[in-house]
Amino acid sequence: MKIVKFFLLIILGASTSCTNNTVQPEETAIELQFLHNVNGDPLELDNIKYTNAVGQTYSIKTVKYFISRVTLHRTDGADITIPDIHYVDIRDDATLTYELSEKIPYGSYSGISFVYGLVPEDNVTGSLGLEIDRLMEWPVPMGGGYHYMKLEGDYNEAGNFFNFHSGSLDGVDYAIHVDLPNSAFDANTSKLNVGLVMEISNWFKNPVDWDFAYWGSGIMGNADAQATVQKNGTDVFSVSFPSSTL
Ligand SMILES: [Cu+2]
Repeated sequence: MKIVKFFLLIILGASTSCTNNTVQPEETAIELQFLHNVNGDPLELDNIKYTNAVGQTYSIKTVKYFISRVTLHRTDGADITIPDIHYVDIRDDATLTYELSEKIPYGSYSGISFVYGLVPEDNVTGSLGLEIDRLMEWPVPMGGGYHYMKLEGDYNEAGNFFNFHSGSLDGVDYAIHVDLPNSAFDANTSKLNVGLVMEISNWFKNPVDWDFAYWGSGIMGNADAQATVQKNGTDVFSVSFPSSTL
């Protein structure tokens, strides 16, 4: 009997120490937070208070878009691409934070990149569910798939609207591959918060000063406009690392 107890103790002791020694995988969860500024200050919706590079005043009333293929670039050269597609609507708080579906290993990272919009293989009519279809579908006669973005507002006066909509037109891909400047970080905590800041005024300049009157209220069928939006969009995003939690 004593011997049995002795062995039981050993077994219990072994299993306890086993539990204590379980090494937590050294991985970091990444939570994205989506922020929207105009000229460096938080966007104030529905107010014709902003001025573009050609002197037109404008408001913003809709900001909807997709972020996909977030890629974390390791300094050792290995890239980790997360296959998620995330939909953001500035008027829906639940969409303004998003935790990537996969964690990344601890280590040193040289930067973050992502796709603004959808790459062709992700951009398939009907593939994102009925609700997203209703909100973001791109007309099949224009090539199908989804809008990358709906940015809408008025310019000069109320009711004088512009629909700054982008997407793949007639099978031509205009998704924006964004390399975030100054986005190097070390993954050494259980969670890292990453702020993605959209500077909305940058959609309307560099390299092309956007003239609402010239382009008109709708640009979806205009390949030149889609190519211009793509070019202007490369410097729209910046990153901030607000805090990380152990
Ligand atoms: Cu549209």
